[in-house]
Amino acid sequence: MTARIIDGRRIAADILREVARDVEELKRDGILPGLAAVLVGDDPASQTYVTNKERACREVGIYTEVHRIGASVSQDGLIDLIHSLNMAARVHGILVQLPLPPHIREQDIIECVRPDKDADGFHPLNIGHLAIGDSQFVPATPSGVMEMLAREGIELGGKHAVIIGRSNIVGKPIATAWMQGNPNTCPRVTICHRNDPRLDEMTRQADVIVVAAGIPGLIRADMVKPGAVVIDVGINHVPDKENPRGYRIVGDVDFTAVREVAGAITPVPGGVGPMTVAMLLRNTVSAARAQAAQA
Ligand code: NAD
Ligand code: L34
Repeated sequence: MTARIIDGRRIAADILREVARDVEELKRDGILPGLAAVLVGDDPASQTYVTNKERACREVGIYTEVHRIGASVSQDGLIDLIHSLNMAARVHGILVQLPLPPHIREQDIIECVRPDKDADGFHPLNIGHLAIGDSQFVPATPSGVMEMLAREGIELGGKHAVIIGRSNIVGKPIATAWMQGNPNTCPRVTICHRNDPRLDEMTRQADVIVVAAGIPGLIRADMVKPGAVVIDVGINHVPDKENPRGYRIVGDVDFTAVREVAGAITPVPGGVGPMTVAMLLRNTVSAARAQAAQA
């Protein structure tokens, strides 16, 4: 069997068209949705991701401002900036691109963002809402994964999803959303981490594999049940002299081999990455709508 390729770029473009319509509607009501992104330091991957977010905002008509700050900024300096964005009426969504430099306590920064402007959904209050089932902001990558499965018509009720990686931004919130969601439409969840002694045994039982480990080639063809759905969240840079950037991007899945076994698979690039951007923008619009209703 050769897997169906799930085209994240196409699905993200569909979502961005919907977001653009929502933005138009808000503008008719006199509301211009705004997103502030904070980028600390000069990590090339983070720069690319923030640029992609900025470009997408422009495409759909969301006001955007990017605060590019040197890596030597103090924790207090960064907190002051976030407080000013919390207060700014033009800003409905705030995003602090991770990772932050090692001298800054990431969790302190996340907790400074006003929960109703937390377009990333990383604030503990929003994580708590997600866990009990009344979330306003679902983190962008997890909601992107769920949205892409839904739009591909992949039913999850009665299925077994194995999630590899348990970070706060991917593995844990996907597992959380599925654990508390409607049992008729959400899968049973298993979550694996770096010291899992039988990763292959677990993945072979999966109807759906979601992998976010950051290890190229971690998922081999012999680890996948024939017909399973494979969602590759991993983004890894491997040196490549042929590529003008000096590297190319691969996921955590041995794509060429696994696509011969799986039923459906996401590519990297062009899979989950563009979905992350689209879902952030959707969260920004819902933040703007909620804040306008409060005003
Ligand atoms: P992380 O880097 O913080 O942690 C990695 C997780 O993987 C940990 O929970 C660890 O226990 C687990 N892990 C590592 N090696 C493993 C192994 N051999 N077997 C099983 N589990 C293992 O996680 P993150 O921030 O979620 O990032 C993971 C990957 O996803 C990275 O490549 C990152 O670039 C990518 N990512 C992509 C998107 C996107 O939008 N496409 C979004 C976020 C992260
Ligand atoms: N605060 N930090 C915060 N929020 C996030 O949601 C993120 N993430 C992850 C890293 N740190 C974060 C992102 O934005 C990863 N991530 C992200 C965003 C966009 C893309 C990938 C990851 C993306 O656009 N990927 C393209 C290729 C990009 C390239 O050419 O390098 C793709 O097709 O996969």
